[in-house]
Amino acid sequence: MATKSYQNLIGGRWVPARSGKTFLNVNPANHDDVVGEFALSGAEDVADAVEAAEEAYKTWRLTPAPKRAEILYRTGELLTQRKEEYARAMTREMGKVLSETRGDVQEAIDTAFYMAGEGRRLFGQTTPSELQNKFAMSVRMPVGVVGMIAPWNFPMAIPSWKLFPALVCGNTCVIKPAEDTPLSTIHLVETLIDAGLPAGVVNIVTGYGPEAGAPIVEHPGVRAVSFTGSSEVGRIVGQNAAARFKPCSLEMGGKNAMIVLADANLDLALEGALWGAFGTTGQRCTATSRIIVDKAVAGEFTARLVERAKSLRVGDGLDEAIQMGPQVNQQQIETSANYCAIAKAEGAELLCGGERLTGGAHARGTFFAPTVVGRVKPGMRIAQEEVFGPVVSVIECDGFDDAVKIANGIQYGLSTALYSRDVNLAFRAMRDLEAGITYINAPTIGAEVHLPFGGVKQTGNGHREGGTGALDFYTTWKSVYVDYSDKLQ
Ligand code: TXE
Repeated sequence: MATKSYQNLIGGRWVPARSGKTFLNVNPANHDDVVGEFALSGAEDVADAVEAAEEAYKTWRLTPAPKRAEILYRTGELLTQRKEEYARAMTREMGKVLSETRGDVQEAIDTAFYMAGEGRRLFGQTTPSELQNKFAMSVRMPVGVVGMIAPWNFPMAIPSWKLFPALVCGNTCVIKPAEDTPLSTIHLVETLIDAGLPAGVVNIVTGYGPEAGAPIVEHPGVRAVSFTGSSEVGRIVGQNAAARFKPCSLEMGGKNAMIVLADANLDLALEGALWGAFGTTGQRCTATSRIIVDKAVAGEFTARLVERAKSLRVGDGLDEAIQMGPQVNQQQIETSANYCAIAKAEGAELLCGGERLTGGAHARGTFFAPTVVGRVKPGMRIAQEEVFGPVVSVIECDGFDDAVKIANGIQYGLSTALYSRDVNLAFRAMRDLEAGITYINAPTIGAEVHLPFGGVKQTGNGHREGGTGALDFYTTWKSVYVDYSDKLQ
């Protein structure tokens, strides 16, 4: 079958990169199935995209917000019709199983409907003035052209978290999807166009980070930057944006803890641990990567976890019977293998997994065995650094206070979970765990679009996606005074 070619979207036209160069994407489950050929963009393509976005901004900012919202609403309806098609394409492009890619598309649908609602709100404030016959208010204004740089692990949900609030607020956008997953962003934006989005309001440049991502941050026409990805790249993006005084939202890694206390419902905690650690093949910023379990139940819990991890069906995510797909690429699988080696060298014990799966149906894909690491101490690198693969550490603790101390003893602060039947401890956990998200008796994963999403400490720089927090990033406040006294006061 001929390889399908996809191009950049600039000013409403699908165009090749100016260099004419392209790159190929393959299905990580087998590497024979070529997902597509994409434009390998550079700074000149970004400049074209920004120019188109600046032009479109002149009219988009004046389009009434409820009209902008109608396009989002239609996008939600169209995505609902296309959900299965896009979910299958996403499984081919990044590997996660169909039930999860359906969830990824659903997240974009939910965000479309939620942000469509904001088109009839976008509330400002009226305030009293110090003077008579003077009216004071503050209103939300769009920022202008917003640059967006996305990761591969939620290839439709994360772009929708960025695009939809930006659009309803009246901004225009230049988005660079991750090089592993450009197709899902193209599908998302195609749907916006079919729903009536005018030319140039969203522009896509595909390609690699230093060549196509960095110029977005550096371009003077880009007024704000929204980034999700690794802490390493986030630091570069954040510094480049700061050097240009640009607002920049950074959403980065996690090392998320699930605490299991002695009184927990262990069956529930076990399901939560499996789903949290191995969902999306562990490649979530909210993945459960540390299970901090009370020593009174650690033996039983760990034995059952290992048994269940060993029995997970790993394979091609397009097969409905499969529970865990491949890792997205070779680099990710090497990272998982390296961390297993580091953990062993530090004195931890690989209780199951720890290696790449290479035989039979796994021969051509980047599959890693579900891995449970035991005898982990809080200071070990395996307990401190993000793996972003199906590798979970079990750390024993001595009661609630010890568990919270261990949970907080990392540089990240994204998601946390507590399993306990003690309501007092549940409320203390909500208060004391240093994280943007705390679940009680539920795993560390599973954001809802109307709630703020983001972390503390080195997970991010304080902005939130989802909820009304997203509107704060994509608008700027303007204070407006109207003096209706018609005289000097
Ligand atoms: O992320 P990168 P990758 C973490 C996770 C994973 C690691 C690597 O730990 O192992 O990141 O994944 C673009 N200027 N997360 O390689 O490299 C890049 O093209 C501007 C956590 O995918 O950070 C892509 O579009 N942009 C995360 C985006 O940045 C640059 C989800 C992210 O790429 C750039 C994914 C540059 N100099 C990975 N270099 C989460 N928190 O969910 C790269 N990019």
